[in-house]
Amino acid sequence: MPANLTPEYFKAEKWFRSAGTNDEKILALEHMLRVMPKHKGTDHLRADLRRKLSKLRDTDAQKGRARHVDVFHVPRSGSGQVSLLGMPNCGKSSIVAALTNAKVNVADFPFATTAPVPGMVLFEDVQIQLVDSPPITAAYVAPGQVGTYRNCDLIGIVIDLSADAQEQIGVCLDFLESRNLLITGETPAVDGQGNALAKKAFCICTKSDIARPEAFEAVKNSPRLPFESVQVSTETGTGIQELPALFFKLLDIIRIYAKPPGKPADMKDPFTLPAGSTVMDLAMAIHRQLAEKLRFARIWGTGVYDGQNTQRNHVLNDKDIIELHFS
Ligand SMILES: Nc1nc2c(ncn2[C@@H]2O[C@H](COP(=O)(O)OP(=O)(O)OP(=O)(O)O)[C@@H](O)[C@H]2O)c(=O)[nH]1
Ligand SMILES: [Mg+2]
Repeated sequence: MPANLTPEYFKAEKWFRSAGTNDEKILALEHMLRVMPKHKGTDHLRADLRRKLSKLRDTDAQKGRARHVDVFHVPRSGSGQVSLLGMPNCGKSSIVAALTNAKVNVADFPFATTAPVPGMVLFEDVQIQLVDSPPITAAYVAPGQVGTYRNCDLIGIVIDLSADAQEQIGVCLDFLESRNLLITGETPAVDGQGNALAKKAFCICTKSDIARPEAFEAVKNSPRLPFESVQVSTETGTGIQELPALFFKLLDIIRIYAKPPGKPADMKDPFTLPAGSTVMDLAMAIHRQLAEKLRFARIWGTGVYDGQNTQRNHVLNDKDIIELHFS
């Protein structure tokens, strides 16, 4: 019986073939099994993929104790992680140098950055992690580098406006699409087990000071790039100071200030939560066990009157102040 495999399956198979690490291969195989049509004609293939998957998982488990240090894994810090992606010399390190205190290598030659380097960006009272990365080309992506992007919250595609923008868009999107790393109609943000699968992306166009005047419009109108795009120059500073607010907006997070009963709110150190979070989500973020004892909350902020009593399922807004009452 013919297997009648779908284009989505072939895309997943391509992802598997280009995967450089075991973790990536496991993700790709799981995706192949998920999208494979389920009928008699695919029974053999499914069994074969399951065998491969279990072999890979076993190898991973055996390696478990003696695992090497993965330089492409950047431990998270702050309220969200934004990782930069781009071709050699496009200006990634210059952006990180302009916005953070990280010691990055800005240089007039390609492949100056060889491993990811994180720095912290302050947006008002929120710390956001910005990660500089080694470049990618059509022919070369460092094995394991995909891990940096799989682990982050938001991908900043960096395009040098003074060079061939369409080529850079092609290389970056081919890389992300071949690894199922972009949120699209086909690739949801999470897989069946709730693991993060695809990411949101946006585009930072650099070197606006030396680009042709129409270069940015051409990138914005590029049909392959349906993301928010901004243009910057680290040379003149144009657009650089607006980036932290853009990161905050695209990370889709809100700040909540906790107020102990009878005391002023701590306005210096907000909790950050995904947009759409509720009073109960905040209580869980503060203390999972204590959250079960939440009786009610009082709220100061958007769409409520000051000190209003509110329910566990009340949806919070950015900058709300919450006073939690436990039994
Ligand atoms: N004129 C101009 N030059 C820039 C700008 N941004 C970066 N450059 C220059 O471009 C060169 C490369 O910048 P980097 O920030 O090192 O580029 P990169 O993307 O990190 O390069 P790799 O690490 O090799 O991938 C350096 O000489 C920078 O000074 C800009 O906005 N305007
Ligand atoms: Mg660099």
